[in-house]
Amino acid sequence: MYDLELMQYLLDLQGYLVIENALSPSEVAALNQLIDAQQLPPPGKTERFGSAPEGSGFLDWGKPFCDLLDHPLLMPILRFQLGDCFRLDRLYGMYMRNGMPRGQLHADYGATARNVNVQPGEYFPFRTNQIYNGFVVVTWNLADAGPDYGGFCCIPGSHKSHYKLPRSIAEHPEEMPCVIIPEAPAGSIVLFTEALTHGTAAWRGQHERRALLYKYCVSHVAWTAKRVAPPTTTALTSRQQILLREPGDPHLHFPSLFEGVDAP
Ligand SMILES: O=C(O)CCC(=O)C(=O)O
Ligand SMILES: [Fe+2]
Repeated sequence: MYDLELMQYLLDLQGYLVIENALSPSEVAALNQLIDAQQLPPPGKTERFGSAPEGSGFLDWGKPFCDLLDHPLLMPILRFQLGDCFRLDRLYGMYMRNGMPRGQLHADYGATARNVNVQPGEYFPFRTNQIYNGFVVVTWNLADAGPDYGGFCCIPGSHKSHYKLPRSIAEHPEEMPCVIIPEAPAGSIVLFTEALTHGTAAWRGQHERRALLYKYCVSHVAWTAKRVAPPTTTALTSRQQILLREPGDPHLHFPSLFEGVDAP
C-alpha cells in the first residue's frame, strides 16, 4: 500500500517524487514492444517521439498508453496537487542514446520562468493568487535512469525559490551538488511540478533511455493553445475523456474526475 500522506508531503517539499514499481516488468516490456513496433528513427536528431498535440501522439499506439492516462496509483496523488478537476495538456516520449548532451535547466512558473521579468539576485515575492503547482508532469520510466545513466535532473525545492537561477548553475549544472539526477529504475514514475527548476542530464547509459511524459494542469490552466486529440484506435473511458476536454473553470465548466464517473 502506498502512503499517500507521505507522498503529498515529499512532493510538496521537494517538487518531485519517485515512485518505484508502478509498472511490473511485463507491463514495461509490453509498452517497449509497442514502441519498437513503430520503428522510430534512432534517437539523435531529436530526443522526442509520439508527441501530442498535434493529434493524439503515442495514445494511438495501443491501449496500454491510454491506460496510463488515469492509472489508479496516480490519480489520488495528482488530486493532492491539482484538485478534482484537471486535464492532460500534452504528452511526448523521450529516448536518448549514449553520448547525447544535456538540455538547459528550466522552470515554467516561479522566479526562473521565462515569462517572469525578474533580474538575477533580485527577490521575487510570490503572489498568493498565482498557481505554481498547477502543472504536474508524470514520467513513466521504461528503462533504468539515474545518476549512473542520466535522464531527468532537478534542483529539489527550487519550485519554492524566490530568486532566478544563477548563471553559474545554469552553465555548469553537472558540477553543482544542488542539481541531482534521481534514481528512477524501469517501471518507476517521476512526478514533478513544472515550477521546479529541472532539465535533462546527458545520457551516459549504454542502453537507450525511454520515458513517457504525461503533462497535467488544473482545468482552467492551459500551457499550449492546442489540444491532444482522442486516439482513434482505443475507446477511452469516460474519465479518460474528461482528461482530454477543453479547459474550463473547475466544477462550473469542467467536471470532477472523482465524483460521478466510472473509475477503476
Ligand atoms: O525528463 C526529462 O528529461 C525532462 C523533460 C522536461 O524538461 C519536461 O518534461 O519539462
Ligand atoms: Fe521541462
